[in-house]
Amino acid sequence: MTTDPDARSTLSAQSTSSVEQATVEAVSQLEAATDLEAVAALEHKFLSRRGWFAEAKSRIGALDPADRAAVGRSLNDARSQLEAAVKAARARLSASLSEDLYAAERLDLTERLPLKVPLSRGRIHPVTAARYRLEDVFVGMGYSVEEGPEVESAWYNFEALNIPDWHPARGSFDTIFVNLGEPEEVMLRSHTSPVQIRTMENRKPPIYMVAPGRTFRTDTADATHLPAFNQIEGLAIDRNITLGDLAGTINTFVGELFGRDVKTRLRPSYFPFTEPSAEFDISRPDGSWLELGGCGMVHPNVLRSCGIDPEIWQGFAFGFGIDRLAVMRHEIDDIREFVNNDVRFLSQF
Ligand code: FA5
Repeated sequence: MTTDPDARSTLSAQSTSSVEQATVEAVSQLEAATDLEAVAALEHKFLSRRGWFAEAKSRIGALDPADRAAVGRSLNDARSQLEAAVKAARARLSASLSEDLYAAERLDLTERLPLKVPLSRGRIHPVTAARYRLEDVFVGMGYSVEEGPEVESAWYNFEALNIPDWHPARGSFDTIFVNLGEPEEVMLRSHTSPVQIRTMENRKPPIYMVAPGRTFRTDTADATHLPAFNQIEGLAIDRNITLGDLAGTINTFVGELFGRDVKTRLRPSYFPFTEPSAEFDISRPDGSWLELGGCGMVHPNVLRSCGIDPEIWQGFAFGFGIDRLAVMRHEIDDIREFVNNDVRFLSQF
């Protein structure tokens, strides 16, 4: 039995028009509800087993038989309208509840907190800057920039470069081996020369390429050595290439990097993958010479390993340390400064 005085008074009339009037009133109450709890209370009041609708229905029997059908129809109609109004009120209020929740939980990711110290801009590491500069110089000379894996097989790091497993030169590369497959078969590359092989395997001559990248050796870090350092490899394969082309190329890129006053020279040396081989040096302002890297004419065995006919094609190759080059460029005393990550040092460049 409902305790609501309005509902009782409405019900007491028990006519079609009073049902319609009460329905309009109930619907407007549902439309005015401001939260889901109020909707639940109104639903209970109008539609529960003891609510307005149930009570009105139970009284139909007391009506004049002539009015029963019409009042019954208007009650059914009222029920549909009330159910629809409850549903609509719930939908309206749950949508706004989610909106309120979203608004309350919203994070402003653009918010900037006041900083205690002023932010300073990061900058490119001097070794990376040297690498980019070298790439630009060589791209300007028509070379492509190639990459290769840092973990290599003995074939690419040694054998295809004319260094068979019995060759004493293997020892001079102070290689860091990886515990994979056969012993001494997989390693961190000890130079960038394997990228020459990978490029010659995949491309037909003429080839003009450079390959900058990280290389690894068991070297202990000191003022001129790092165990992980960067090299850049250069390779030119074409018809009628001579040692003069190699010397001219080294002269050109050193001039681009250090200025025209800096001179270069080649000194006889030995690498199994070039014949003849040389070290190349650059001049310093005090007249002394500094070694930059190794170079030479590509050994015919290396060309053959890559399926290139040495009777038709010749080439030169060179390789040098980018970290060492950056040391010279910025006149730094100790190569380890590059990996100490001291912002005071790095922010000078
Ligand atoms: C080579 O690695 C040959 N692959 C270079 C080459 C390429 C010769 C093509 C002929 C033709 P070498 O071991 O000398 O050569 O190393 C070349 C340069 O790498 C050195 O001159 C030096 O600049 C740099 N380098 C070598 N070891 C280190 C190290 N531990 N730390 C920093 N730089 C290094």
